[in-house]
Amino acid sequence: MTDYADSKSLFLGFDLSTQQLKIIITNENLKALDTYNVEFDSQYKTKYGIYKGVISGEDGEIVSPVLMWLDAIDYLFTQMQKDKFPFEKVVGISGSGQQHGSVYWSHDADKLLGNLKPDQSLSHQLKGAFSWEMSPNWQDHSTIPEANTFHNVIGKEKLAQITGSRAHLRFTGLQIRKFITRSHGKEYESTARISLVSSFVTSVLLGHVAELEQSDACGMNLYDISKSEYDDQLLAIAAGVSTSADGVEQSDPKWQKSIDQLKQKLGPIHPITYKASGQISSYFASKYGFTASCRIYSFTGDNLATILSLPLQPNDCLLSLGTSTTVLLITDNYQPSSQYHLFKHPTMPKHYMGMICYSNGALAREKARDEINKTHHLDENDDDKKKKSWDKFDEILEKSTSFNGKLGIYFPIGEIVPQAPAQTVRAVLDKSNNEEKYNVKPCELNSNGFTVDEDALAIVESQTLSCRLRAGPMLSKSAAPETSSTQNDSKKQEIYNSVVSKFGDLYTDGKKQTIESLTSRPNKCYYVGGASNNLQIITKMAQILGAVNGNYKVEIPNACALGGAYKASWSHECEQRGEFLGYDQYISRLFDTDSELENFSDRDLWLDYFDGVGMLAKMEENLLQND
Ligand code: XUL
Repeated sequence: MTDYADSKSLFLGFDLSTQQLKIIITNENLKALDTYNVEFDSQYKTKYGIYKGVISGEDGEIVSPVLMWLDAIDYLFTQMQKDKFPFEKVVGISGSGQQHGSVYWSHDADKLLGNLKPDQSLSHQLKGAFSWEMSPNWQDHSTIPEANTFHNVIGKEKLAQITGSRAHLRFTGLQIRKFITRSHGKEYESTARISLVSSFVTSVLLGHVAELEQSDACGMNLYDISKSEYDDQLLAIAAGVSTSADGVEQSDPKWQKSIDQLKQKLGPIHPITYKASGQISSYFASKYGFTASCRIYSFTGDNLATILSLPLQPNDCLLSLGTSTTVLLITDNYQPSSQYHLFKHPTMPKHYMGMICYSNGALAREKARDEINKTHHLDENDDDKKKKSWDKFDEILEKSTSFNGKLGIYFPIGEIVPQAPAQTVRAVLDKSNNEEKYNVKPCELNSNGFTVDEDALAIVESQTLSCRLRAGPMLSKSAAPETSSTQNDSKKQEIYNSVVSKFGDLYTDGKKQTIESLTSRPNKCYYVGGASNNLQIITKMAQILGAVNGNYKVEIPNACALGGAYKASWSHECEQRGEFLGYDQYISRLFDTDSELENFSDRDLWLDYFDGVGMLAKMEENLLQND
């Protein structure tokens, strides 16, 4: 059993995800002491009729039962109680929730939340607290008509400019429009407040409906990030009173009334703060033994909590290499695009978290690996492990020196960034033109010297160059510390001129690449997830991205929960001192990247890859699009 005797204060970090609820316990030294978790399917499959945590309906509807989440909270605290967990030592709680999901509270919610009896369960007592007992899950794709409306009325790029993202099927604003205009008009009438999953848990712990947390609120397509306020035009669409989509004129009193109503239900959103949302409700204090003074700090979205699990500084990138590839980065440069997301940073005022989500990651690489193994007859091996071995693939990567002018677009499934249907396109760079203008020549496999083996390098390079093309504009203004002579202005200009003379102007996702965006580099890069265990892959990625201050492979098994616990810990310390402490500095007390982690890439091929940057940009311009 975990020994808490040496810990003065404890912090809890929640992670309410699709398939489980997890709680991590840390102490005043940011040390993770224990975790508790409950898999929804193993406990609640029959009671709530779920599969993989959700209920799938018709037309792409995917929802989670809210009462199940309440059961899960009681369940974990009961488990902790059985283990004699010292609840009285907990001084602060925060955490994360899956992003974009919404919870619909009834007019009785606050009364019920504030009068819970410890001898009964949360789910039993809060049954009447919801106008709808379900929460749309981020995997829901039932809102295609709503996405079209948002884009038709506002425009894709403009919507991204205002809210940090184009319309996505899972985003709350679209879900709300569907709720009001198509699926649950009556329930909307009896809705007093709307929470996000993050603020839902905050509310339960507080004993009253909490405000939305500002960074997670950026995942709604309703909030104007630059102005830090709701956008009335967007609220009008969500409320079903848009002039062009719903025919309600602005002069019609219904227009303003509906906007105000929705604004009221969503509640105010305040800037990022370290200040507690309040103290734990008496239900938890009397039932489990928390002290009444235990502070509840606002919960945030799971991706936002992930960046809080590391001492990330401005311009740092975290690359999560799973089935999909997700790039998270910190910046003070608000450069939105319809191809990625920007959210407010949950603990650093004036900073943002950029998020690029690719659907083609590991699967595409594995497909290339399998083809290579087949060519070398390695697939004839009886041993499944050898069939799926990365040895040959890695050997090819290891032997590669500099950019060889062969790239590919490897999308076995439709891609999000850039938005395109499934396709495979290979190309070679033809430098033979006398005028020094390079030509990007599409080619088939086994033509122009493009062999199956070449796919190993080409796929890793192409995937990484795509990140570089898109991270560049976000990183640009907040350039990393100048440690390299190539960072000075005239050198940048020279590089830019050379790229443009070879390839012409470069556009990524419809935007022209500038000197700054093309020549910016990350400060540090952190690699996590499945493929980060393949050193050849991440070494090549690191060489291409060219982080100025190092590349690190990290393992953070409970990143979202840990980020939540660290947020509670940091907030508590800020409250004690009465001032904002730098979040990254606070976390680096525990985590000194320079001394604790090995910087795994000493070769810098960053400069070499400008031809790759130009080439991929040109290939993407000719990509089969689906709009
Ligand atoms: C992010 C998103 C998912 C969920 C997963 O936009 O939808 O990552 O947050 O829980």
